[in-house]
Amino acid sequence: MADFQENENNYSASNIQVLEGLEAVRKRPAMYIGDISEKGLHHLINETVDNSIDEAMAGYCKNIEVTLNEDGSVTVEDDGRGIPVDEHKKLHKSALEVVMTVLHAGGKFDKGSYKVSGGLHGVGVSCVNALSAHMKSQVFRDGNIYQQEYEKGKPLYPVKIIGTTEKTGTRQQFWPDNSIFTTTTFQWDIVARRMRELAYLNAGIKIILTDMHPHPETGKTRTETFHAEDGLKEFVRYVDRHRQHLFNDVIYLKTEKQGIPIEIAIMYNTDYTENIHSYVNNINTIEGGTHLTGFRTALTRTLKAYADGEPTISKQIEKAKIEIAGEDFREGLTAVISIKVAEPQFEGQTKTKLGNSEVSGAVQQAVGEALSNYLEEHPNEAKLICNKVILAATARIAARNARESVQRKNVMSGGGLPGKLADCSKKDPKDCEIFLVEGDSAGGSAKQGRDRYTQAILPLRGKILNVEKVQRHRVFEAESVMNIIQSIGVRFGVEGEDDYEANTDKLRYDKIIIMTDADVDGSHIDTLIMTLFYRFMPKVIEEGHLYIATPPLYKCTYKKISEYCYTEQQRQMFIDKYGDGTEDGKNIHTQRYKGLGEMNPEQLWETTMDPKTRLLKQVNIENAAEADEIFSMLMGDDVEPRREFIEQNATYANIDA
Ligand code: 0RA
Repeated sequence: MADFQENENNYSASNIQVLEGLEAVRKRPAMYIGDISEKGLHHLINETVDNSIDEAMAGYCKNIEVTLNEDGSVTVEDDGRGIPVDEHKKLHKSALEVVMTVLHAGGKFDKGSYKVSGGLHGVGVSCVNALSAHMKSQVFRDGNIYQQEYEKGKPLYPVKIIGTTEKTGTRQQFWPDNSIFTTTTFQWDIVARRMRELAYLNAGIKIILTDMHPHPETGKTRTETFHAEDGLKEFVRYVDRHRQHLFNDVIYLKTEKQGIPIEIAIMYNTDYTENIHSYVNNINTIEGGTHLTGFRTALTRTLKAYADGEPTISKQIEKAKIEIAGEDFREGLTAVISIKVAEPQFEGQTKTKLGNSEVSGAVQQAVGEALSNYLEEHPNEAKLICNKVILAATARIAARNARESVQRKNVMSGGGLPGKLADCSKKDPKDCEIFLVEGDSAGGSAKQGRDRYTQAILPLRGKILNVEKVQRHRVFEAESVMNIIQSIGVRFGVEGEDDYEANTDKLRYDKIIIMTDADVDGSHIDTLIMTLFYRFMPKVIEEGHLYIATPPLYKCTYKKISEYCYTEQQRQMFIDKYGDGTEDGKNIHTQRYKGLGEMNPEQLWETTMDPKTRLLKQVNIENAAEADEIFSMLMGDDVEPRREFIEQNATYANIDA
């Protein structure tokens, strides 16, 4: 029987605590689920599914059904043991009610499983309940169907038996509260993406996702089953599906070291970037941490030791006169790492960096053993990897020499600011900002409209390189990239640091603002520039210097009243306020801005550049990682998924204001 660790509270006292707990969640929902936008909304599904995944990881559940119902509710049903329903002696209520109404009560049942403390996940299904206008729990256990319903987290009646059944499991249905969330519409793509990820991360589990909303044209509902018998082996193939591979094998290990379950899958491709996706307790650790450090160390050491021990390869390295660095071993590497940690410590800006120091050694040991075995047993593949590493090192060293000569020339020509930069006159970086502006014509307006004292303008022209598809050093050969680097004052190859990690000590501006058209192309350019910073200058993002400007979509005018509208919603609000009641407010004049170039300098200042009135979106590591992932997904040889994506994501839905 479940052991409730309650203190001596009597029933009524504990009930008051419950209500206070629910009230706290409803008062400050963002503290529990991140935010109250689309992202927070989808968190309700993740939180509910996580409980079923826990039951599956404990070995008691195989199937999870997630249904987006036509009435806007979501149902999550599993075939586990069912949440216990027996009555707690002191609280005089069912265990189910405790799980559903007491904050963090869920975790008390199953000690020893891999739960996540703090951070975004692991707040418990009681939070979902608190943030739902209505919720219905059903438990299939001991031949009975137990049920309880709630409103805004408060039980409507004690747990009751409503029928009999042969099956076991738990069924949760919730109707998100529209007085809490800015939207209560679930998106197939967002849900599917997480369900796919969970299926890959937990081999053998079947997750069936259904959207009951009929398709507007075909009238059909949609179902997809996510299921990977081979877990991460299949995940890494999926992630890398658009790339060409050095060889077809997945290098794979699944083991346990020092009590830490570790699963890793690796592929080598012919591209030039490193793509490592790491997870702790099913959470994507985008900021990395000790597990990633352990992985990288083992990779470098093992491959180095192998190369040193192979006469043909070590001779090749000697002849090329190169020194191989860690990053050379990771060029064209795609890996997925998933580990489980009993008491994870999450750190960093977005609480997705693993801090547990004991993990690094465990992962290092596991990867070292598995990889050296693989290399010994697969001499042909080992040779292909080594050749790729030698090429990477050669290119990197050639690039460093070229870069150093450019830097020397810059210093000799005094400062080396690009000719295209219109700098600001103030020198103290903390008060200065730079706009990276798409196109020369918008650049011209920006130069005229700006505050010359504190705002610098750098017009960008020409193609911005896709970081994925070119050797790393080629990125530095692109004029637009060099202009950005020289203008903002980041330095590469600073003594003792990675060749490709920017040093921000001499940054010349506090804010670096990307300013592009509010259309598909503009959004594509934002993504490219974000990716460039993410890959080569992550410190700029981590230190909070990177922003995206938001130009308005419309200027709406009624008689002498004019307003800039940055969203469709704002335009609708203007029409509602001043319109004469005709369909689209015929008495209102709407000017649509297609590009920055259509605004004169004063308008550009007023709408997009004036610090007093503009709307800036700060880029954080999470947004940037998303942009990067979009890119590695998009830039395969398939053109179609890419176009489709760009069309669907013409707005910056994922960037917080
Ligand atoms: C703890 C103990 C037991 C079941 C669960 C948790 C459980 C929780 C959830 C949440 C969603 N689905 C779930 N399935 C199971 C059962 C303990 C026992 O039967 O002895």
